[in-house]
Amino acid sequence: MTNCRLDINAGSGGKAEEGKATHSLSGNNGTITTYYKMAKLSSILVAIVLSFTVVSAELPAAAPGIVVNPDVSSGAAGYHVKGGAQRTKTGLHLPLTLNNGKKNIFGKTIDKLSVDVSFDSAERLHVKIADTAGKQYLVPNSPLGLERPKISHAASHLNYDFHYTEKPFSFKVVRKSDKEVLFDTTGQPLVFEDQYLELTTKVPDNANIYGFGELTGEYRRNNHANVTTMWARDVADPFYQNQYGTHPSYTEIRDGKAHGALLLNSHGMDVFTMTGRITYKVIGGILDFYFFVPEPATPNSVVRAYTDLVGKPIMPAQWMLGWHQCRYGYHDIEEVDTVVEEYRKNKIPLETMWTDIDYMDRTKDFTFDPINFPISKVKDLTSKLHSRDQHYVVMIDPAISTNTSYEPYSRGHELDIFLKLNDYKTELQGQVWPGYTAFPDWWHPKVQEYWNYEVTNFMKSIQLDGVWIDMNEPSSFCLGSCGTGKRNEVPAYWWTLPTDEYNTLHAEWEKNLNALGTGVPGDTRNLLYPPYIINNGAGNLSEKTAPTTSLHYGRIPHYDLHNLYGHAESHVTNQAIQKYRPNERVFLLTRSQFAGTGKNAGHWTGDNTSLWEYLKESIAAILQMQQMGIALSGADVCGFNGNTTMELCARWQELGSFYPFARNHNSIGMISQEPYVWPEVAEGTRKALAVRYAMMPYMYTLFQEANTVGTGVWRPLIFEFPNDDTFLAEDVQFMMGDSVLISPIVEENATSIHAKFPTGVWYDWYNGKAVNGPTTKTLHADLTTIPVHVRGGSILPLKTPEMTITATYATPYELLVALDKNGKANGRLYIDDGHSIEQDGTSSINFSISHGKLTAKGSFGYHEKTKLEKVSVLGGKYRHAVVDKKIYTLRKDATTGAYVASGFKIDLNKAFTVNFY
Ligand code: MIG
Repeated sequence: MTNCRLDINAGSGGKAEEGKATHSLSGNNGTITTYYKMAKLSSILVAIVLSFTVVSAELPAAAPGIVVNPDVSSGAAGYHVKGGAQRTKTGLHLPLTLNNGKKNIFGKTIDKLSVDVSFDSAERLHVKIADTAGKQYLVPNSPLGLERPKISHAASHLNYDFHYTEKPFSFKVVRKSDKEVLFDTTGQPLVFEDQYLELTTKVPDNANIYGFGELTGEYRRNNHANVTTMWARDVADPFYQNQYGTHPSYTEIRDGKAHGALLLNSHGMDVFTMTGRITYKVIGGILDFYFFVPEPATPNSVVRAYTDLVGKPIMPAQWMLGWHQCRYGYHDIEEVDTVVEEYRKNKIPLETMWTDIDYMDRTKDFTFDPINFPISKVKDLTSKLHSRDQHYVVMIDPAISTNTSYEPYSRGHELDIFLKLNDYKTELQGQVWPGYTAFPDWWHPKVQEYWNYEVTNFMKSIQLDGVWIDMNEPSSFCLGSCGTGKRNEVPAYWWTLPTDEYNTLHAEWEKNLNALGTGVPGDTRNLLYPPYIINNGAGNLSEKTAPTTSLHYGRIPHYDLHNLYGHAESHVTNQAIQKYRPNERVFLLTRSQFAGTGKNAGHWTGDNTSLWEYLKESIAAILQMQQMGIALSGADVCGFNGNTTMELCARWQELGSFYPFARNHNSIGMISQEPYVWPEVAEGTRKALAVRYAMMPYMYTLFQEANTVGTGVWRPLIFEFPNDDTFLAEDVQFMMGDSVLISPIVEENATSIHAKFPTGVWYDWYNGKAVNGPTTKTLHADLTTIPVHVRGGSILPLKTPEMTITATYATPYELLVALDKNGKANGRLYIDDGHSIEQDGTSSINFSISHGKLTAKGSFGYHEKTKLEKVSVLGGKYRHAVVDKKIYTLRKDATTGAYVASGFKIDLNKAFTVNFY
């Protein structure tokens, strides 16, 4: 068998063109034709990912990228149950043997398989199809992969049935309550080879599939995105191509009911969401499926069930929910300081100031540029920020300069924790910002010790509040290895080279990589050019990253765990940060992610572009992360690449003010885009952030719910109203929690949005006017306004917005009671100290109102000093309130339209009642 590779130029200077590449696999594999169609503009975006130069910002065409063989492998041999099913404590064991038929389709067929079915719980089914010999790679059962729950007995009550057919082997997952077949491999090939797994499930023709990320595109899968490729990649958010993170899971909504599935596998894969089917094509590992069948079958329950398995989103400190400002290209500490002061002058809340790699001495981690960012001045800035209850975060890249005089390298080398070439001796040398670099191997038993030392000392040195980890796909500027022994040279960045020089260099890298061999000793797989070529937008799997043949601790090829690199770094870095300030909640933001990363870090969507399309798409991207258990997520506000415009930045600041993680970030060489640059943007930002900060107790409560239950801080409308088909593909309007509807303006020159309202009463946040849903309504929104509605039936805990989160939290509490048409509402408030991991006590207060009687009950473990001093009622006829036997007359607030009771100080450390009449 010959292995072929597809040379796609994307990334190599942005010279990709539309075209067709034919490549054949000879021998018994037949011929496979591979098409690729790379829109020119998308390749420009690919090229600017690493470049300093300003490239005109244009949107990539809405092309599906490269479509590699979406067909199923018809005629594949398949398997049958042989030796009989065995009952096990947790479920069922089925030994499978290969049938006669087509073999070795894209690798070596494995003859004996074991299917282990575990009835984990009423709602979770685990179907593990593995090679009986146990040679295939599994996602590690550790925090560096995914710690699996220990299941000792099958659950006694199940929401689902598992059906299987013996010959050929196939299986179905059926929901018991309505006999709906949720997953069905009947009649579809099952291929299990060392480097190729294929499995198909039938789904309805126009299935509503959400998930399979990380993907830039609409929230609901559509025909533009019929292949989702999972291979972590440093690329500037091209539509419909593989990018920084991978999440092989989805939720499907069918007739108002939801279920979900995760394929726990860290290998490269293509997932085809085609008419009537989902087909997985995976280049290694096993078929390790988890199905989520909650009852009631709501989408939010699927998210809960999924995060029960992969981990709940990290609990942020309150300050992390304030506004963040960053950019790539702040020239010196004075400029950073000026930004802080400008925010202050312009009375725009700034909670956290950031610095990108600019602070480093020749872009080496854990150093400071002695001229532009001398450590003494950086320290001065952090002390100033801290004295004003503000915070400071900087970037740390995983790649470590190999410069001979650089101590973090020597220490790592001493501990032997760097990723190796396939001789398992020579350190891999890649290239990142500081020149040639080594890559920490997060699976090495001593890497935690190494990283603890480097990270904690660094953080201590400037009293740093949080860490931002980038380039952890991992990104490297060569094709695999950059060669060896060139430790102290600082090579040019490839994109600054003339084309022919770059081509020569690339050919050299390719030669070096090939010279190392296509595999690793003791492993027969071709790791460099695997027979099945996934739709990696960068072309070769080793392009701009570590070689697939490099070796991690225990001789695990990078090929097997590439998609886990940033995920594992997030865990190790989170642990290190906890060493620095034990018991303080960790602020960590990662670019690359995998299933479960949210328990260690937040995520920003990477290098978007200052274009209206990216403003709009950021909503889908964030909704996707919420579903995947990464609650603390956001996009670069006003756009990273390209120059923003005043209008775009205004609308973006207003939407970004509601991002779970809210940060303005810009690339180097672009015009300044801090909100105070334009008066209109400043005004829009102040107005929108006033809403965010007012809602902080509500938002914080949502984060606590995310951290304990798993449900998103942002939710697609269809997740809250699964029976209303009008919302199946809605990804501009969205919900924050279950009580707030945001209807942003995401179109240029638009001053209104044709908004859809779900069933119920919806009150305009600004003037209290009610809209009765279901209906549609044109909402007018001048340049400084983002439409926000409160759902009738909810009670929101609020504060008075101030310039910092600390100041905001020092103000009294308020309740906004938005009544439904029956005069009822309820809500919740979670209180703790706002920043510690361990709490002496926490409070969870449930508010509800019915027939004018507002009650607050719950647990009161936290000693809350601020009082409840105001209750505003929307949609009620009440004019009086009785608090502690005293009568208060409600006044109508001319602006908000609410009837307001105030003048009291209600203790939030015990249950209470307020009667309205
Ligand atoms: O390729 O550190 O996504 O946020 O500003 C550039 C510089 C490397 C990519 C990150 C971006 C960051 C930039 N980094």
